[in-house]
Amino acid sequence: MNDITSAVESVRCSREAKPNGWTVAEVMALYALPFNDLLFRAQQTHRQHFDANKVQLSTLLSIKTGGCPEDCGYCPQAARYHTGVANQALLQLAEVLDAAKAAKANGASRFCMGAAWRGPKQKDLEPVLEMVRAVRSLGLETCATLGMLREDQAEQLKDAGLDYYNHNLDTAPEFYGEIISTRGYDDRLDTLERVREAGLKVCCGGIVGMGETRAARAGLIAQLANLDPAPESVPINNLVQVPGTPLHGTEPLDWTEFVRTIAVARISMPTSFVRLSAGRQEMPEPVQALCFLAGANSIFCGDKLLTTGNPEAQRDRALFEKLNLTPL
Ligand code: SAM
Ligand code: DTB
Ligand code: SF4
Repeated sequence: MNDITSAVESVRCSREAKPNGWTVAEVMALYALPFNDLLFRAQQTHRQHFDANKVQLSTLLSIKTGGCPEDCGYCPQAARYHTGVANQALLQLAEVLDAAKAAKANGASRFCMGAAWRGPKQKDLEPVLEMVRAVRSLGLETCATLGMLREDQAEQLKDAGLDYYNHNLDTAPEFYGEIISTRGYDDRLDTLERVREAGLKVCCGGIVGMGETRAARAGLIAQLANLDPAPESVPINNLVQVPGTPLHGTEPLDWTEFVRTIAVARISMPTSFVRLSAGRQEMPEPVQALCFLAGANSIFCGDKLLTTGNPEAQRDRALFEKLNLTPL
């Protein structure tokens, strides 16, 4: 079986693809287009559904940092890797509110709270529900990423006013086992199903630049596009290599391949917000500009992602001015 056929098979095995859904072979065919043709097509798709000069801004806050029991090979917060990230217990409500007010003042429309958990315990969830209520009352959209959820936990978050839940598939099913062993692909799909069932909007994407093949990148995009409905928000992260994590030292992805991934996500998920996510600090401005041309219409703004750096607000403002982009 060649690479593409086996990737197609694994999409089918992992969950029944919906009829007329994207096959990995079709996504691979997009990747194989001449760069200019691919970007032109992505920009055409983009303009059918969005204002091409508007970009949605989300700000992240790590509300509970480090000491995570999981073994995600990319992650500086896994307790088992020695990355120098200091553990920090759940933040106080007032600290979260201050950060949310600052994010709003900086132009963010959505505030995303991240916790280094395998999943929340009930005693952890209650203070997070408070945070959701308080952040929402500031007039911000709310998003949380807390790991795996049980059905009742997704419902409690929905009742507290949570708008989005972020839970990434991270990569294609066939490459997943190389990166994470402490939870499976189906665990992730199950959490995503519970989030949908609870009536929350889904933020789901992945990471590229982890040493995966193009077929695995196509496999990730096909999985995301075949979620039914597709996620409202699709973060595409370029691996931030953190010393101490197993993936530190991986051959970086060529920038054209990152831009292609954005374009392919845009074409296969025409009405989703595609977020140019982690890795922007290391990305030259012309590459970011090409990502916007390829259909990215969302970013993380603010100096920090969860534990790693992100371009300063001033730098992003200057870039937006040069490209005549305005926040949504
Ligand atoms: N612990 C929760 C979980 O894993 O679901 C929520 C937080 S976790 C840090 C959220 C996402 O951040 C991961 O799924 C992964 O896609 C992304 N991420 C983590 N470390 C990263 C890195 N070094 N580079 C790029 N993305 C990363
Ligand atoms: C997502 O897809 N990327 C964000 C957010 N969802 C939670 C996280 C990026 C984390 C990058 C590494 C860090 O700062 O720790
Ligand atoms: Fe833990 Fe999430 Fe990091 Fe995995 S990505 S180690 S679950 S914080």
